[in-house]
Amino acid sequence: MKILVVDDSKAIRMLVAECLKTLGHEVAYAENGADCLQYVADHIVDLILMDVEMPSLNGVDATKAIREIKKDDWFPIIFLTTHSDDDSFANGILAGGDAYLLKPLNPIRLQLTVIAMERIYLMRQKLFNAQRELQHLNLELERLSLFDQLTGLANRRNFDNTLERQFAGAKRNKSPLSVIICDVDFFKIYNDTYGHQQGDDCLTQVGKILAEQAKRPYDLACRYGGEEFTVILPDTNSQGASIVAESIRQAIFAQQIPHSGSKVAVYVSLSLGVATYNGQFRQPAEITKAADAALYKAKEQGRNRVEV
Ligand code: GH3
Ligand code: MG
Ligand code: MG
Ligand code: MG
Ligand code: MG
Repeated sequence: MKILVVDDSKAIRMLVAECLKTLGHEVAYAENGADCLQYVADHIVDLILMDVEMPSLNGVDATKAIREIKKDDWFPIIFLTTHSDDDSFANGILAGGDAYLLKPLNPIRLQLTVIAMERIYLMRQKLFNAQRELQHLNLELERLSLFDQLTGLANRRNFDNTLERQFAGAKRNKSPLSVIICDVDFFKIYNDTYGHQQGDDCLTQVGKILAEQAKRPYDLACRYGGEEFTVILPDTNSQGASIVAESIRQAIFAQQIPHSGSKVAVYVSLSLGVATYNGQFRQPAEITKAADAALYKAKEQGRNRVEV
């Protein structure tokens, strides 16, 4: 441990340091409470041995200040003092001290107390690390639960949550809200022709284009499932959404991803359905349903097209 020895007597500092170095600890020094606060502000400290009576700031007040400054952090502070009465003992502990040793220094007691404090400190560090790891895993879990692994786009659950939120907002603000559903044309044949791995690569590329096309920060491109994608466009009317959908269709087609089995083109293409909420629906799912009906129409009417 890095131990700070705070005492105005050089002789005591040296004596204490000797005991601590025998235990293999690293020792630093401060001559009074003010020095101690400065040191703690600038360095990492694992434990403090604190004298009580010192010029400028005394040990009890320095301890109070450290506990105040480092509210979310803790390391042991051991008092080392000539004041053997109960009141002094109480003052030390209530100021934030963890142990109270008396001068003249008893090296064995000092070493054993440091060992006991080290045990608590290490246990606390372990808990702290476990907590950090847990926080990290929770973030990862949240990412996995809201984003699609293959494309990195929002997943179905994220789509449902976001649409519900945006629907409530659109209703409140009496603003339009549009949804686009996109479906890759003849994708089963694509897989059959090029294999499932290349099928995945194709979906990844479609996802990338979609993310680029859903430009505004509050637009959301999602992988709805399989080879179907959705885009949520808040504050966007039917005409605006159709323009975005047509732009997506063209952007995908312009990639010229070969699709020899397609019956509408030699490249991978999308069919898209657009629906807009203008106050007529009671449930967010009704927008998706309407977009799905429009998509069905786009498929019926020859694919590689946008229908409203
Ligand atoms: P349509 O033009 O009518 O949409 O025809 P389609 O072949 O695209 O439609 P269908 O729903 O029959 O086939 C979708 C295919 O998408 C079937 C499935 O194997 C494939 N698919 C779904 N998810 C994935 C995936 O994650 N990776 C790959 N490679 N293929 C997928
Ligand atoms: Mg002193
Ligand atoms: Mg499909
Ligand atoms: Mg299908
Ligand atoms: Mg399809």
